[in-house]
Amino acid sequence: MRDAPARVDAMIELIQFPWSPYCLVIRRILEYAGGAFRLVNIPPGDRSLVWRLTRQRYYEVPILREGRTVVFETGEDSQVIAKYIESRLGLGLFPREWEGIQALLWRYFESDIESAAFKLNDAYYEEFVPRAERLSYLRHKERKFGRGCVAQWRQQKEDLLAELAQRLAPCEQMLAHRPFLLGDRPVFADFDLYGMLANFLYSGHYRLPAAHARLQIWYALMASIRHPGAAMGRRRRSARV
Ligand SMILES: N[C@@H](CCC(=O)N[C@@H](CS)C(=O)NCC(=O)O)C(=O)O
Repeated sequence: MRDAPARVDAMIELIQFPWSPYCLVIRRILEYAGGAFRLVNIPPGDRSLVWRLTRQRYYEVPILREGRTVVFETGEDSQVIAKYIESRLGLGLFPREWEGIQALLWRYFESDIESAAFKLNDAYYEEFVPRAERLSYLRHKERKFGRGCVAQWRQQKEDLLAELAQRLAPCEQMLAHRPFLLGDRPVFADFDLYGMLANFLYSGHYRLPAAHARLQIWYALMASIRHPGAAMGRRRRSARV
């Protein structure tokens, strides 16, 4: 959903948590585009900025602001933010020939891949969630996934890693014939998978499965690739909490 027309000169702001898989997707797309944007990190336990900007219609992250325009998701897999960026910057993220296929892929990535990835990362939440936020972070997780869930994820680490590797096997197969999931250029599905895996790797305790050599090459490419039309040297980021 979005409000009000964009002011042409306004800088895009991404309101986020740095480790969130969905935020990592959007951040990477903005980096890929090469224009200036600003990161605004909010405390996970205080959604008041998101609530205010969306006029009490949304409390999740990410959301995007560009001038008076505020963009946020309307459903589980609406991809409103990525489509808004596409409409503004024309990055070729949603080619018509892959409509439907991409939706299947992002549903798989945001369920089967994400559910293993975030548990493995959250097992180390004390290392990346600011001290003052840890209690509310743990409480939020335990209310959503059950008491003791984070401790369980820690114990189940090896099983979760094996599950993740197995669920990534189709991606490895897709990359046998092309550099990106669907062709010679990255599309939204590539960025979406990238975000889920960047969340998995966020704590610094893991590596991508050794068995998936092509996925490792793809990931390194996805972490640094710029759109051919990206404005070189114009990219600037700043963060505030
Ligand atoms: N479908 C949404 C999901 C966003 C989402 O689940 N964000 C999480 C953070 S990773 C969140 O804010 N959850 C609500 C909460 O923690 O209260 C999207 O693609 O952006």
